[in-house]
Amino acid sequence: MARPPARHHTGVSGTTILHVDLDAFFAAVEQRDRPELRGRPVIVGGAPGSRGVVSAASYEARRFGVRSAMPLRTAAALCPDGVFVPVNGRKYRHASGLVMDILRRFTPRIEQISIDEAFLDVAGSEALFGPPPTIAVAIKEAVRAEVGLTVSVGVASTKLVAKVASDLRKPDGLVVVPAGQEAAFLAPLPISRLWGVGPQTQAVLAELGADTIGELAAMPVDALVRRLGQHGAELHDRALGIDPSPVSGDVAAKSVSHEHTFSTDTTDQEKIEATILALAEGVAERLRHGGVRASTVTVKVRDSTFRTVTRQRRLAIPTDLAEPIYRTALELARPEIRGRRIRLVGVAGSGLEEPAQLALFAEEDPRRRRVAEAADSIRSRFGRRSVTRARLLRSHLAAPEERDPMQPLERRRLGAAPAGSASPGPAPRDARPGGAGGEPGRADEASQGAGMDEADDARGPDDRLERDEELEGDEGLETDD
Ligand code: DCP
Ligand code: MG
Repeated sequence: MARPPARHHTGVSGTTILHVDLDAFFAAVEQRDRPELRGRPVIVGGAPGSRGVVSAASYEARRFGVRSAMPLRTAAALCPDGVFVPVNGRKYRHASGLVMDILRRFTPRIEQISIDEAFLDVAGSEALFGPPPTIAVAIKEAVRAEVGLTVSVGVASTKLVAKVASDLRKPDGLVVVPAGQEAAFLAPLPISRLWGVGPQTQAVLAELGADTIGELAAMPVDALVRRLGQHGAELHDRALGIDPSPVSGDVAAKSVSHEHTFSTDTTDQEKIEATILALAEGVAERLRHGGVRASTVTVKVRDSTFRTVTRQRRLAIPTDLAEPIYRTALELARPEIRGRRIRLVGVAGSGLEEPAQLALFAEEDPRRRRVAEAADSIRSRFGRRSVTRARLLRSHLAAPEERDPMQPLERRRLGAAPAGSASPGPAPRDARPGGAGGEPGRADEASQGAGMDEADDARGPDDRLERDEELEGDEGLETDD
């Protein structure tokens, strides 16, 4: 599979993949919660005489040879003074959730691969949080301070190398493998450290004369393919640190949502719809920053009686642009808004996909993308309000269905205006009715309407859009009263 587009890999170092793994996870949670167990050999799994196996062993217990998956009886024989503790899954899931929430602060590009480990791609996070090793340190500190646990982190250019690196200096380790050093880093390590090398493959490789990863890398690919087929060629790549798999996965289970509570409940349809536009723009902006597109749009509408409804729809083409999100949200919200005093509206994009998965879909109009990207850069230079306000203003100039600057609908409204009259540049305003010399009466109305809600504005543009960070699935928009 191809790596994601270059914009996710613009890190100066090129080593933007982190593998984060909690140390002796279940045992560490028990030691955290029971200080008398700290420094002692803790074995999580059940009573020493019982029939089960060891789930986790503290590093103190490992000195006696105790390991995960070992029968508890064996563990008891190896470590008679061990403290045997039953498994408390609920507690570990809770701790795991807290850690994953911390990781998500640093990037939306996170792939959790088990209860205690995840890959992150922090390309694109560097402007905010610093280079990847700095992010790794920040993660370690946050997990220690907020969850009371230690993690080991590997930083590298590929998932494969990052995972090997995180394991190398456990517990509480941090290993950074600079770009270009992957093969040299792996070379002295035993072959068993590589993904996909079980005892059988290991035996075959030993027979061929390779015990270390470096020895495997030095072997002719042909010889490996003769013995192991295509798998042999893959292993040879891995031995060199080559791993094209991108960080992906549970990004699809997340959503990006914004919601807004009006300072006073309102029946003003225009104000509500303008708010939905602002929310859609916020969602689209965050999707673009995260390098993902949403395949489902959800709206939430809460009225003055706290009745809350959510409606969602799958898009024909996943998007990270405000227009399709807005149009869909509006269609979904309208029947829920009419005749009600509205307290809150929310817009979410979910079913997040990476552009790499989307190659089969037709691209949207590249002009729209340029407009959106120009808007992003203006926002980052002059603040959110500059663009949102201008667009809100325009949004009052035509009926909502006709706000799409690329739609021929506009021409129909304008009558004689030829197709070429639409401005090619990032100024969709010119393509709209009510633009230069359009409908002056409506423009007045627009400048009033653009005030949205003055009381809200007083709180500043960023307060106005209350931000939910990535929510699990669509939970964030479930009816919650
Ligand atoms: N686990 C389990 N049974 C296994 C392996 C693991 O129940 N056979 C559980 C207990 C571990 C947790 O999963 O605490 C995470 O597994 P790891 O392999 O990451 O092991 P630890 O976190 O315990 O130790 P390490 O410090 O080596 O990561
Ligand atoms: Mg672990």
